[in-house]
Amino acid sequence: MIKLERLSLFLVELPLVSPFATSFSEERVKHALLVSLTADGIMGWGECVAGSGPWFSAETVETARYVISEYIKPILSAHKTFTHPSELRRLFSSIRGHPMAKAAVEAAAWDIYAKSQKKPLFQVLGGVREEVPAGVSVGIHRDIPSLLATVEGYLAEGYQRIKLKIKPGWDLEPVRAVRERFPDVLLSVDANAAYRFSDLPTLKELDRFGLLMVEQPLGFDDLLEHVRLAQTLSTPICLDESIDSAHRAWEAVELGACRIINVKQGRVGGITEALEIHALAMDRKIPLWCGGMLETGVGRALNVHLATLPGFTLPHDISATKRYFREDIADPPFELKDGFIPVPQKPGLGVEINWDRLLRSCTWSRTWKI
Ligand code: NPG
Repeated sequence: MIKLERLSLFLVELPLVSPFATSFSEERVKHALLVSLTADGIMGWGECVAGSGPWFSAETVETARYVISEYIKPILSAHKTFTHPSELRRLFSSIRGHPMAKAAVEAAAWDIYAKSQKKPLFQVLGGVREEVPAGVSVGIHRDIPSLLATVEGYLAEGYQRIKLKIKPGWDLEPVRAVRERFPDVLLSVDANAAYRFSDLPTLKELDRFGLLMVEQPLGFDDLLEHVRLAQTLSTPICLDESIDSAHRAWEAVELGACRIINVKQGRVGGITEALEIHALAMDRKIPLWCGGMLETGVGRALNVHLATLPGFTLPHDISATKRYFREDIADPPFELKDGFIPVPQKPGLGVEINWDRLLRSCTWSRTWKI
């Protein structure tokens, strides 16, 4: 039995090395909410993947701070102990929604649990890889030459897959230009829900570029139009925003709304829920890959461990630390080795918080006794 002692929250702001533009926003600074739990003298860490505003998801760092402080912390105080981190999902189920807030706390419990077992997290999760294939997500650029230069740079670094962010007005032209210049590269596109079904003529054109997938073309909460689109497109559809739980993943697979799933443990409410999606995907032979939310080293480490599971078969949005930050709040930085990110081998997440940098980038923090 693991006995919880303390909960701490830290709001941090870390400048990104370059602005990251999607169909919904442009980020220059990463806002993150970090969670630490202390139990039996062990400190575990989690990172809430919600952004600074309600664009990718309804949740934000502020709503997560509120929900953890006002609702999750009292649940932890009432229970005080756990034997396995998967118990927390049920404990938090009285709170409707707020998957990213719940996931961040659950992640800290997984870190503690793996540390208490003196094992790296991937071993506790049933991971089977010591390195994971790295892809890179390329934001919307101001023009095609600068996009080509960025892609060329990432390919030279060894990334195994390029994902281009698209939106109406920035789609066929950039995709065509990248495909012509790099005919053999593993290429995908991500629309972040920017299209409507009436954009079918444009979406259909994407079939000409030999894409690995088109990610979340239609509404964030839609499945049925994705089914219709999937029947028309030959490029596989991958869902991200639409899959907010294991149940939704099952519905999407049953309906034929997607052939691939992007797993973000935060979006679905935690590692336990993500493991359920993994079981479904193995059963139904749906390829998975791990998405990214520009995480700091804490969230990135969790993604790397999750991506070692056998059903995660496609390159991930897990890139080297230097693609995001000059200085991260966790050490050591993640580096690319021949197109792969090595999995940390130390107990738990296997990264160390750099307290100096954490406190320097921290704009608010609070600690409670459980
Ligand atoms: O490498 O972490 C990364 C970024 C991958 O493109 C990426 N993330 O829609 O998946 C997404 C997008 C994103 C970034 C979403 C930031 C929300 C916030």
